[in-house]
Amino acid sequence: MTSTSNLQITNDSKLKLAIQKSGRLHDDSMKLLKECGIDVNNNANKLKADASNFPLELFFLRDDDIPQYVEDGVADIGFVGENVVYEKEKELIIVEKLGFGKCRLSIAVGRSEAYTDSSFLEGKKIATSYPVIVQNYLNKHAIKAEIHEISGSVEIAPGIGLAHAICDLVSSGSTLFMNGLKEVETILQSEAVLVKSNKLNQEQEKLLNKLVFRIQSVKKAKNNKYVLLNAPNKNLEEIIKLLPGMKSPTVLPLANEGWSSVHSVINESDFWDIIEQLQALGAQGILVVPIEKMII
Ligand code: PRT
Ligand code: ZN
Repeated sequence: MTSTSNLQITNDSKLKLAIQKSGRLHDDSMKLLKECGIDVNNNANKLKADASNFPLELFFLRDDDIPQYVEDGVADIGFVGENVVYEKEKELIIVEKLGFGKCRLSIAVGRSEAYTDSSFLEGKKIATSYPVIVQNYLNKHAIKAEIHEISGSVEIAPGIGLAHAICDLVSSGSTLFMNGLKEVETILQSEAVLVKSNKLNQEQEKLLNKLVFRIQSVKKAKNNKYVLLNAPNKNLEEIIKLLPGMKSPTVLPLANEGWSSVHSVINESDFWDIIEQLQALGAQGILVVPIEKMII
């Protein structure tokens, strides 16, 4: 029996987490666990692994199989793409977006096609590995089209005369471009999510809350930066207004008279905008430091 700070672990008070065995989500899934302070001895050839300092057991599976395993309760929770969750239509609950594996599921047609709107698809053949999501999209838009399900290399279907359009995952767009296709509709924005089964016991729900709390702290830290700068006292008030921080910024006098040191936290998305305004107000020696964890 292992023990963590305040938990006695039995089989029922352990969480079984399914992650992708290999592929685009594997490394980011393992990295996230590490950032959450969870140590796993990962041997890529194994089906299972235990965390040494958290009551967590890992299952390494194909991404497409994760929803089924979680619905069946073989795994209690999983890290998987939203695209797979919506395609499989299993009984799962999405608990938290994980901030990696970002992509979109899009419809694409030949570059020379005169596409104006989704009515183009009426009576056409669409090749995809996502027949459920595509059918739902067609139903929503009252379009009748034939779905041709294929499991890989969807992008070559129009070129070989198998379909008029495709629906596939896109991230940079270079696969579509290289195959003479253009993206015309985005059906779904997707990223990796944490899913849970609806059969967790109370102990497991508690553990899941602990894990989610850690994930949220890691995500917040990634979206924020710690800023230190020297501010001329004459503009201090305006500089402080730009840097609300978590409560309010820390302001310390500098040995150099007329100047203060200001420490605060700013959001990644406002970053450049704020830095430019700070410079305009005479801020100097601006240091920007990544934050490892952020607990508010
Ligand atoms: O073996 P297993 O079944 O587990 O893996 P897999 O081969 O089915 O999946 P994998 O590893 O390719 O992808 C796992 C998950 O990563 C997907 O379910 C998505 O949630 C996510 N993801 C993010 C992507 C992409 N980005 C992506 N670009 N999955 C696939 N692609 C492919 C896409 O299908 C197309 O072939 O990349 C190509 C397009 O990329 P761009 O950059 O050229 O646009
Ligand atoms: Zn797969």
